[in-house]
Amino acid sequence: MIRQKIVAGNWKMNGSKASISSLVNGLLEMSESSAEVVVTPPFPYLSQVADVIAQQSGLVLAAQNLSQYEKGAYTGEVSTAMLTDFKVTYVLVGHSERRSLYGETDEVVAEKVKMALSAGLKPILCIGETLEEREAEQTLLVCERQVAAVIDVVGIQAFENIVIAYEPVWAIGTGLSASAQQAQDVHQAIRANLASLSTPVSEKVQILYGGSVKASTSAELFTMPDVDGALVGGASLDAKEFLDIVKAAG
Ligand code: G2H
Repeated sequence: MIRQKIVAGNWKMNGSKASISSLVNGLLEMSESSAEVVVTPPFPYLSQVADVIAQQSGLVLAAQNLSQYEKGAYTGEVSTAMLTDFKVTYVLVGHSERRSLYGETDEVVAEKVKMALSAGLKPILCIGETLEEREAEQTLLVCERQVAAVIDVVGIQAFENIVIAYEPVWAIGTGLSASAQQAQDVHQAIRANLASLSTPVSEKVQILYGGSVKASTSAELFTMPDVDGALVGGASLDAKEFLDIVKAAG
Protein backbone atom coordinates (compact mmCIF):
# COMPACT_ATOMS: atom_id res chain seq x y z
CA MET A 1 0.00 0.00 0.00
CA ILE A 2 1.21 3.51 -0.84
CA ARG A 3 1.09 5.69 2.24
CA GLN A 4 1.47 9.46 1.89
CA LYS A 5 4.57 10.73 3.65
CA ILE A 6 4.23 13.33 6.39
CA VAL A 7 7.02 15.75 7.26
CA ALA A 8 6.15 17.51 10.50
CA GLY A 9 8.16 20.26 12.14
CA ASN A 10 7.95 20.36 15.93
CA TRP A 11 9.07 23.83 16.95
CA LYS A 12 8.90 22.96 20.67
CA MET A 13 9.27 25.99 23.01
CA ASN A 14 11.10 28.17 20.51
CA GLY A 15 10.38 31.39 18.66
CA SER A 16 8.91 34.84 18.95
CA LYS A 17 6.31 36.70 16.87
CA ALA A 18 9.08 38.00 14.65
CA SER A 19 11.07 34.77 14.25
CA ILE A 20 7.94 32.71 13.61
CA SER A 21 6.80 35.18 10.99
CA SER A 22 10.11 34.85 9.17
CA LEU A 23 10.14 31.04 9.54
CA VAL A 24 6.63 30.73 8.08
CA ASN A 25 7.47 33.14 5.26
CA GLY A 26 10.47 30.97 4.47
CA LEU A 27 8.26 27.87 4.39
CA LEU A 28 5.91 29.51 1.91
CA GLU A 29 8.74 29.16 -0.61
CA MET A 30 7.98 25.42 -0.56
CA SER A 31 7.69 23.85 -3.98
CA GLU A 32 5.09 21.20 -4.70
CA SER A 33 5.55 18.06 -2.64
CA SER A 34 3.86 14.70 -2.51
CA ALA A 35 4.29 14.78 1.27
CA GLU A 36 1.92 16.41 3.73
CA VAL A 37 3.86 19.20 5.40
CA VAL A 38 2.89 19.95 8.99
CA VAL A 39 4.04 22.71 11.33
CA THR A 40 3.67 22.61 15.10
CA PRO A 41 4.11 26.06 16.66
CA PRO A 42 3.92 26.78 20.39
CA PHE A 43 0.33 27.53 21.51
CA PRO A 44 0.59 31.35 21.60
CA TYR A 45 1.56 31.42 17.92
CA LEU A 46 -1.10 29.02 16.57
CA SER A 47 -3.32 31.91 15.57
CA GLN A 48 -0.52 33.77 13.80
CA VAL A 49 0.46 30.69 11.81
CA ALA A 50 -3.18 29.71 11.17
CA ASP A 51 -3.80 33.11 9.56
CA VAL A 52 -0.90 32.69 7.13
CA ILE A 53 -1.87 29.10 6.33
CA ALA A 54 -5.47 30.14 5.63
CA GLN A 55 -4.23 32.39 2.83
CA GLN A 56 -1.71 30.01 1.39
CA SER A 57 -2.39 26.29 1.24
CA GLY A 58 0.29 23.65 1.46
CA LEU A 59 1.01 23.74 5.18
CA VAL A 60 -1.05 21.89 7.76
CA LEU A 61 -1.31 23.03 11.37
CA ALA A 62 -0.58 20.91 14.43
CA ALA A 63 -0.44 21.55 18.17
CA GLN A 64 2.18 20.21 20.56
CA ASN A 65 -0.17 19.01 23.28
CA LEU A 66 -3.79 19.01 24.47
CA SER A 67 -5.74 18.45 27.65
CA GLN A 68 -7.41 15.12 28.25
CA TYR A 69 -10.36 17.07 29.69
CA GLU A 70 -13.06 18.80 27.70
CA LYS A 71 -13.19 22.15 29.55
CA GLY A 72 -13.31 23.70 32.99
CA ALA A 73 -11.03 24.40 35.93
CA TYR A 74 -7.73 23.14 34.46
CA THR A 75 -5.44 26.16 34.72
CA GLY A 76 -2.84 26.31 32.00
CA GLU A 77 -4.40 23.61 29.85
CA VAL A 78 -5.63 23.81 26.26
CA SER A 79 -8.76 22.00 25.07
CA THR A 80 -9.57 20.29 21.80
CA ALA A 81 -12.30 22.89 21.12
CA MET A 82 -9.66 25.63 21.35
CA LEU A 83 -7.45 23.78 18.90
CA THR A 84 -10.21 23.17 16.38
CA ASP A 85 -11.11 26.89 16.68
CA PHE A 86 -7.72 27.59 15.10
CA LYS A 87 -8.13 24.95 12.39
CA VAL A 88 -5.58 22.63 13.92
CA THR A 89 -5.50 19.24 12.16
CA TYR A 90 -2.91 17.21 14.08
CA VAL A 91 -1.86 17.16 17.71
CA LEU A 92 1.27 15.60 19.19
CA VAL A 93 0.44 13.27 22.05
CA GLY A 94 2.88 11.65 24.43
CA HIS A 95 6.04 13.28 23.16
CA SER A 96 8.89 11.91 25.27
CA GLU A 97 9.47 15.39 26.73
CA ARG A 98 5.87 15.35 27.98
CA ARG A 99 6.31 11.84 29.33
CA SER A 100 9.64 12.42 31.06
CA LEU A 101 9.40 16.08 32.16
CA TYR A 102 5.67 16.34 32.91
CA GLY A 103 4.93 12.84 34.11
CA GLU A 104 2.52 11.82 31.37
CA THR A 105 1.84 8.15 31.83
CA ASP A 106 0.71 5.67 29.17
CA GLU A 107 -2.81 6.03 30.63
CA VAL A 108 -2.84 9.84 30.37
CA VAL A 109 -1.49 9.61 26.82
CA ALA A 110 -4.30 7.19 25.93
CA GLU A 111 -6.93 9.55 27.38
CA LYS A 112 -5.46 12.42 25.36
CA VAL A 113 -5.57 10.35 22.17
CA LYS A 114 -9.22 9.55 22.90
CA MET A 115 -10.05 13.22 23.50
CA ALA A 116 -8.27 14.29 20.29
CA LEU A 117 -10.13 11.69 18.22
CA SER A 118 -13.47 12.65 19.72
CA ALA A 119 -12.92 16.22 18.44
CA GLY A 120 -11.83 15.08 14.97
CA LEU A 121 -8.18 15.92 15.58
CA LYS A 122 -5.56 13.48 14.33
CA PRO A 123 -3.19 12.46 17.11
CA ILE A 124 0.48 11.93 16.34
CA LEU A 125 1.21 9.37 19.02
CA CYS A 126 4.87 9.54 20.06
CA ILE A 127 6.53 6.42 21.36
CA GLY A 128 10.08 5.26 21.88
CA GLU A 129 12.61 3.77 24.24
CA THR A 130 15.31 5.30 26.43
CA LEU A 131 18.97 4.41 26.00
CA GLU A 132 18.85 2.04 29.00
CA GLU A 133 15.81 0.29 27.53
CA ARG A 134 17.55 -0.10 24.15
CA GLU A 135 20.66 -1.48 25.81
CA ALA A 136 18.49 -3.92 27.75
CA GLU A 137 16.96 -4.99 24.38
CA GLN A 138 13.55 -3.74 25.45
CA THR A 139 12.94 -1.43 22.49
CA LEU A 140 10.07 -3.40 20.99
CA LEU A 141 8.60 -4.23 24.38
CA VAL A 142 8.44 -0.53 25.29
CA CYS A 143 6.96 0.51 21.94
CA GLU A 144 4.39 -2.27 22.09
CA ARG A 145 3.44 -1.33 25.65
CA GLN A 146 2.99 2.33 24.71
CA VAL A 147 0.84 1.43 21.71
CA ALA A 148 -1.14 -1.22 23.62
CA ALA A 149 -2.11 1.33 26.29
CA VAL A 150 -3.78 3.40 23.56
CA ILE A 151 -5.41 0.40 21.87
CA ASP A 152 -6.92 -0.55 25.24
CA VAL A 153 -8.75 2.78 25.37
CA VAL A 154 -9.63 3.56 21.74
CA GLY A 155 -9.44 0.19 20.00
CA ILE A 156 -7.37 -0.93 17.02
CA GLN A 157 -9.75 0.52 14.41
CA ALA A 158 -9.08 4.03 15.73
CA PHE A 159 -5.51 3.70 14.44
CA GLU A 160 -6.89 4.46 10.98
CA ASN A 161 -6.91 8.05 12.26
CA ILE A 162 -3.75 7.99 14.35
CA VAL A 163 -0.22 8.64 13.15
CA ILE A 164 2.59 7.00 15.10
CA ALA A 165 5.92 8.76 15.60
CA TYR A 166 8.74 6.47 16.67
CA GLU A 167 11.19 8.69 18.53
CA PRO A 168 13.94 6.87 20.40
CA VAL A 169 14.59 9.06 23.44
CA TRP A 170 18.36 8.69 23.05
CA ALA A 171 18.15 10.30 19.61
CA ILE A 172 16.07 13.33 20.56
CA GLY A 173 17.94 16.61 20.33
CA THR A 174 21.22 14.77 20.85
CA GLY A 175 22.47 14.79 17.28
CA LEU A 176 22.57 10.97 17.55
CA SER A 177 20.00 9.95 14.96
CA ALA A 178 19.04 6.29 14.66
CA SER A 179 20.34 4.86 11.42
CA ALA A 180 17.82 4.43 8.62
CA GLN A 181 18.01 0.66 9.14
CA GLN A 182 17.49 0.95 12.92
CA ALA A 183 14.40 3.06 12.28
CA GLN A 184 13.13 0.62 9.64
CA ASP A 185 13.58 -2.36 11.96
CA VAL A 186 11.50 -0.78 14.71
CA HIS A 187 8.85 0.59 12.33
CA GLN A 188 8.47 -2.84 10.74
CA ALA A 189 8.04 -4.43 14.16
CA ILE A 190 5.46 -1.82 15.23
CA ARG A 191 3.52 -2.46 12.02
CA ALA A 192 3.74 -6.24 12.49
CA ASN A 193 2.44 -5.85 16.00
CA LEU A 194 -0.57 -3.86 14.72
CA ALA A 195 -1.07 -6.45 11.97
CA SER A 196 -1.61 -9.12 14.60
CA LEU A 197 -4.83 -7.22 15.44
CA SER A 198 -5.77 -5.84 12.02
CA THR A 199 -3.84 -6.15 8.77
CA PRO A 200 -5.77 -3.37 6.99
CA VAL A 201 -5.11 -0.94 9.85
CA SER A 202 -1.43 -1.89 10.00
CA GLU A 203 -1.06 -1.24 6.27
CA LYS A 204 -2.74 2.13 6.52
CA VAL A 205 -1.08 3.60 9.61
CA GLN A 206 1.67 6.14 8.89
CA ILE A 207 4.75 5.69 11.08
CA LEU A 208 7.10 8.68 11.26
CA TYR A 209 10.63 8.64 12.57
CA GLY A 210 11.81 11.41 14.92
CA GLY A 211 15.11 12.11 16.62
CA SER A 212 17.77 14.47 15.25
CA VAL A 213 16.48 14.20 11.66
CA LYS A 214 18.48 16.42 9.32
CA ALA A 215 18.36 17.08 5.60
CA SER A 216 21.58 15.10 5.17
CA THR A 217 20.10 11.93 6.71
CA SER A 218 16.51 12.17 5.51
CA ALA A 219 16.95 10.91 1.94
CA GLU A 220 18.16 7.48 3.09
CA LEU A 221 15.58 7.40 5.88
CA PHE A 222 12.75 7.96 3.39
CA THR A 223 13.83 5.02 1.22
CA MET A 224 12.87 2.66 4.05
CA PRO A 225 9.57 0.90 3.29
CA ASP A 226 8.06 1.35 6.74
CA VAL A 227 9.21 4.93 7.29
CA ASP A 228 6.33 7.17 6.28
CA GLY A 229 7.92 10.49 7.08
CA ALA A 230 9.58 12.36 9.89
CA LEU A 231 8.88 14.40 12.98
CA VAL A 232 11.61 17.01 12.94
CA GLY A 233 12.59 19.15 15.92
CA GLY A 234 15.75 21.28 15.79
CA ALA A 235 16.13 21.14 12.01
CA SER A 236 12.57 22.44 11.51
CA LEU A 237 13.54 25.83 12.95
CA ASP A 238 15.53 26.56 9.81
CA ALA A 239 13.20 26.97 6.81
CA LYS A 240 15.79 25.94 4.24
CA GLU A 241 16.89 22.84 6.14
CA PHE A 242 13.26 21.83 6.75
CA LEU A 243 12.33 22.33 3.10
CA ASP A 244 15.29 20.18 2.09
CA ILE A 245 13.83 17.42 4.27
CA VAL A 246 10.44 17.94 2.59
CA LYS A 247 12.16 17.69 -0.80
CA ALA A 248 13.79 14.42 0.23
CA ALA A 249 10.33 13.03 0.95
CA GLY A 250 9.47 13.47 -2.73
C1 G2H B 1 12.26 14.65 18.60
C2 G2H B 1 12.40 15.61 17.52
C3 G2H B 1 11.06 16.23 17.17
P1 G2H B 1 14.85 16.64 17.34
O1 G2H B 1 11.76 15.31 19.75
O2 G2H B 1 9.98 15.80 17.92
O3 G2H B 1 13.31 16.62 17.91
O4 G2H B 1 14.75 16.53 15.85
O5 G2H B 1 15.39 17.99 17.77
O6 G2H B 1 15.56 15.51 17.95
